Amino acid sequence: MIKELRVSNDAMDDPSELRRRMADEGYLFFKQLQNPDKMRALRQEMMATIQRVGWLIGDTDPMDAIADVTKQCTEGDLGYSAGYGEVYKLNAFHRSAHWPEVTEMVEKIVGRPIMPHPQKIARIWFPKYTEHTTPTHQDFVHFQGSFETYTCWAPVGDCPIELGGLAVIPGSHKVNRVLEHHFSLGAGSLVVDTDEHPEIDPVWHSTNYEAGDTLIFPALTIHKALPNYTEDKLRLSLDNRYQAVGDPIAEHMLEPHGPSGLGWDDVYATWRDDELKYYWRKYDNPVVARDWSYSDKGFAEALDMARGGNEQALYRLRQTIDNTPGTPRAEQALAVLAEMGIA
Ligand SMILES: O=C(O)CCC(=O)C(=O)O
Ligand SMILES: [Fe+2]
Repeated sequence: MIKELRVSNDAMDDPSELRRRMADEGYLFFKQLQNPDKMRALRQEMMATIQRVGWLIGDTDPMDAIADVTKQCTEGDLGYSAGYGEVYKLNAFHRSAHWPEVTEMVEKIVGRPIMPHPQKIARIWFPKYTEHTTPTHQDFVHFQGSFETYTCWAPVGDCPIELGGLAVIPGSHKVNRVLEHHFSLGAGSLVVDTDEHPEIDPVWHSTNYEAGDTLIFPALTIHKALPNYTEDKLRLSLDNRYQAVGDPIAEHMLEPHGPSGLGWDDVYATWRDDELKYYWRKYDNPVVARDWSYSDKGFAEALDMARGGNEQALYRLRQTIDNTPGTPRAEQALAVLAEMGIA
């Protein structure tokens, strides 16, 4: 049973009430915080690109997001990078993370000047590919740096429950620590098993999102995506992160999102305006090294689970071998497959 998110539009102009609700519930949800027409224009541009790379049926309206399900792929798959990279190069996609309706809201919540993280993320989720749905997690294991980093999740267009929007466990941030994460398929590859944490009551909240709706939550709030159960629709959404200017930021958040396979010069190659290029260099955030321990532990679990015949872990090993050949992880994955006689 999914419960409805609490709508906080009534408190939009009351920073102390916003902070109170954030401290209490670990999220804030706003109907149409972002202009729905602007969001639909962004959808047009991103979906047209997604159609051009072959992931939507050719003779359909890109706004309808009718997926070519024979092209199913996801983050970490070899076939995902090239298509995602094309979307990642769109100036309009990066610019959307700087829309004032979002940055001003985050600033009210944080109470200090904020900056959008350089690393923006678009999620492009194929239908009926539910094994790869983003698992239950806390974002800190991924972006690190500061607990006071906020994710703004917004669908690019309407996102009814069956299309697989984001869900949160209200109050779950009150665990006040980074929980043990384990290997999983899906974005981020790491999952929290709420059964291991009896203090967390796993009551999930989500909604039938409409264009412009925005969910904001800090680094420790437990969340996941719902599966995309539609017959043939692609889910498209944004994950943008924000933090106070002057707080530490982890080094990898200064880079383009990994699955794009791009460096900034590639991203910027066709941009006609320079305003957002390397914009973060004007801020003085201490940069801290990436902590690989979460990801290393997840991969070590995948190796063990694969040895035990776990299909999802085997999928991850094959994906690692295909997508990052020659890396230590690919070598470890090959060794496990060889041990099992299936290399
Ligand atoms: O949209 C998704 O599937 C995952 C979003 C998410 O958990 C995040 O980026 O923090
Ligand atoms: Fe997340």
